[in-house]
Amino acid sequence: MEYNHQQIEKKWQDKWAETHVFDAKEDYDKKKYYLLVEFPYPSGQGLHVGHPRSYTALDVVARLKRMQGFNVLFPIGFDAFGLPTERYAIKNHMDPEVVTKKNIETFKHQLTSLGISFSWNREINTTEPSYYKWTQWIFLQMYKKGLAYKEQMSINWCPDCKIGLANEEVINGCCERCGHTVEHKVKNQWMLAITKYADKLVDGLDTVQYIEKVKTQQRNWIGRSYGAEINFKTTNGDSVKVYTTRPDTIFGATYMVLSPEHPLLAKWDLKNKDEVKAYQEEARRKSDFERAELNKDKTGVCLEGVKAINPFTNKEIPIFISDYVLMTYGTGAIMSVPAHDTRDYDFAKKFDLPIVEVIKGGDISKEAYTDTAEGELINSGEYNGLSVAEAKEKILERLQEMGIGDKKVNFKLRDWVFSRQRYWGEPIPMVYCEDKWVPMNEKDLPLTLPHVDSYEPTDSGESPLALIPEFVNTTCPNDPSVPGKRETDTMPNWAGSSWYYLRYCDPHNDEALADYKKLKYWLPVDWYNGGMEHTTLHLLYSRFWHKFLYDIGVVPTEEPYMKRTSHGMILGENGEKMSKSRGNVRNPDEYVKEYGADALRLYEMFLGDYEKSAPWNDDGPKQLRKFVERVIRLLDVTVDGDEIRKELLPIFHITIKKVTNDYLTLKYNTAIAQIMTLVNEIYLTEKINKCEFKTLITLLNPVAPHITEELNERLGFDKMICECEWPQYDEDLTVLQTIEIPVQINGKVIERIKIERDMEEAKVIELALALEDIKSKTEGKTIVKKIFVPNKILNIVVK
Ligand code: ANZ
Repeated sequence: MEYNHQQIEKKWQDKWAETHVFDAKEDYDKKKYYLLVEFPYPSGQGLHVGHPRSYTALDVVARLKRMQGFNVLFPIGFDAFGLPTERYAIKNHMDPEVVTKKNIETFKHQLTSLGISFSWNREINTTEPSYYKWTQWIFLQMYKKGLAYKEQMSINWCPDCKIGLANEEVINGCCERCGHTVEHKVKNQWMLAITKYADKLVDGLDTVQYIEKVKTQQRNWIGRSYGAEINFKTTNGDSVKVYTTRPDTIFGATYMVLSPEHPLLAKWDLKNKDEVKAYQEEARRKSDFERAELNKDKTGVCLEGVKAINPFTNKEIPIFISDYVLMTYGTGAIMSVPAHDTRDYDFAKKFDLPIVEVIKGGDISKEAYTDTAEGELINSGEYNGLSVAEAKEKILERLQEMGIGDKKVNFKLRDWVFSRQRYWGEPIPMVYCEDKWVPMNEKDLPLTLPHVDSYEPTDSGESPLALIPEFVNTTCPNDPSVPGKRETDTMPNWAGSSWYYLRYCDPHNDEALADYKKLKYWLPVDWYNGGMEHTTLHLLYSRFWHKFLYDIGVVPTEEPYMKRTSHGMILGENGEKMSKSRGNVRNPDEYVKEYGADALRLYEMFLGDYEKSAPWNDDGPKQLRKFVERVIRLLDVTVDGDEIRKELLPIFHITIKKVTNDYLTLKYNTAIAQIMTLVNEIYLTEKINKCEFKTLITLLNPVAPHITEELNERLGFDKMICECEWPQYDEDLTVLQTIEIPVQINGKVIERIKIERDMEEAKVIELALALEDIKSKTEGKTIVKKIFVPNKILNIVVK
């Protein structure tokens, strides 16, 4: 058979589209399986070879699950709002909507050419008004429940993108998108109170099967910490509240540190006011990241004219300001225990402050002793001898009795800055009238983006929408006689993706974001694969929205996704990250054209451990095409037969078992290797019958769907493989019937013999003694002992 991959692949792609085999329907009696991949951002560059790795992997699962009888939902859509499109539109004087349409066409064409079995009947696009109507609707529900609020606050500001950023979008103090150093800017911003869901977001992680590193990253990001707030009296009659996770170390608190922004500083009459002011100025210019993470060399100023009193030692202790204490965490003030906290230790050394050890067992001459979980208290009065855990409890009790302290849970998580001063995003459906914000009426949604001539942000840092009077000027939603002004900020690019998996369940509904019964059938998503870079962004945001929607009765489950996995990145050939600037980005189209989508898919799944990063090899698709051709050549030796031949039963059943398990556990590379072994074994018999061929191509179908359908048709089968059943294996048959064991003489391996599994001792010995080498080495000698381990080894001891 001539392998014209372009023709064959097009033929099957057309057939799948015409027959709608992959369109998911609500077949309520059938068991469902919902597979999700992160929908792409339709950038101008099109797909790169990283996309097919994620998409093919879950496509393999989708195809397998369908053949196993599941009603599979495997949808796709486009997450199309956002800066890259807006920037491209500005540069090329085009309408972002037109740019988006064009890019989506390219993406669709590419995805189709890869043969991914998406349910195309459920395609969504977050920039369509019929979609973002519901994004706006969710915002309104959050507003009504007090979770969306507008606040004047200092935010992360990227001066290059002219845009506010959420904490999650600031990486090492720089803008996630352009790398520019992030500054602080005070702006009036819409915020979403994700912190109100902090507990639920942490606790929910115990109920899902995400890979462990995703759970850990989310837990760390949310940063739930159990501690206490304690009031320290000051010598000027005031008091300072500190947050500590270690009330047990209070006898070691030898000084106190306030954040330079602490509000009490303005109130107190300090002798060294000017020095304090100068330090505050200096701190203001640093980002939280510099202050918290990079802060190696400690700086600070000791306040003159006021001291704090340690409530347990009753000693007066100095109060400092230092930038390593952040105003945005806890109370913005700490009790410093230099003996047991590294930052405090460094600071105490620098300022020559007393270091008092209160937990036994360490050596504090060179560094703080922090590994104290199992320790015992010393230098702590009546608490000496208690364990850390006991002391925490006892000291907390005492603080409560004294009325100066209580338990407190803190989170690192901050509320989500939800305003962007840009054009290409969902308009926020709020109107300002008579000095207050009024939500739009739901019946008036969607609030659509108006067409504008220029998409450039304004110099004042406002959205271009602010320059359109027809958009801005409106009336109050509650009273059309009252004039109002619309919010001109738009939502961040994370908005549309925070609930898109819900829309797939019912993508054309205009009465609700999705019908409850359909949601109940499809949810939760059974398996979601996506990038690690989204763990504390999209993945966290969408869990938050979902939990909110659950609380207001819109969705039936507490969690959106049951399982979350992540693919390793595909690197350039030199092992570096693929990027435009390095010029090492590979476009899948070239390989599809030259070697075929099947060869590319096989290579993407074969190129290494799926969860690890792996370098791209330009020769790879070609090599895998050779394997495809080897399978095709089996056509030349095909004979009739409707059962697998006896001698091939074990290898077939071993392969079915391994491939089934491997496909479902991200071990695509070993599954393919096993199929290669099977093909080799078949070639050793110099022929293949139709039943064997059908089984082989069924196993290969999820990875190489086009050529296997073609072979299936050539073998004379009417039904497409994708509509057939997945082969079953018989566990007994997976055990090899013929095995090889070594035969030793006096402990030295002389020969290996093939025996039947579980062959009895006498028979094995008879066979062994008939072997030439064994015969010659035992002749004329006395056999003193025969040691036989069934199925393992035979050792003959001679003298
Ligand atoms: C005394 C102490 C003794 C502390 C000790 C630690 C170890 P997590 O776990 O992250 O919640 N802290 C509190 N507020 C802070 C702020 N605004 N800026 C910088 N540091 C702050 O950490 C809580 C601990 O971090 C608190 O417990 C406090 O130091 C410090 F052996 O208090 B600890």
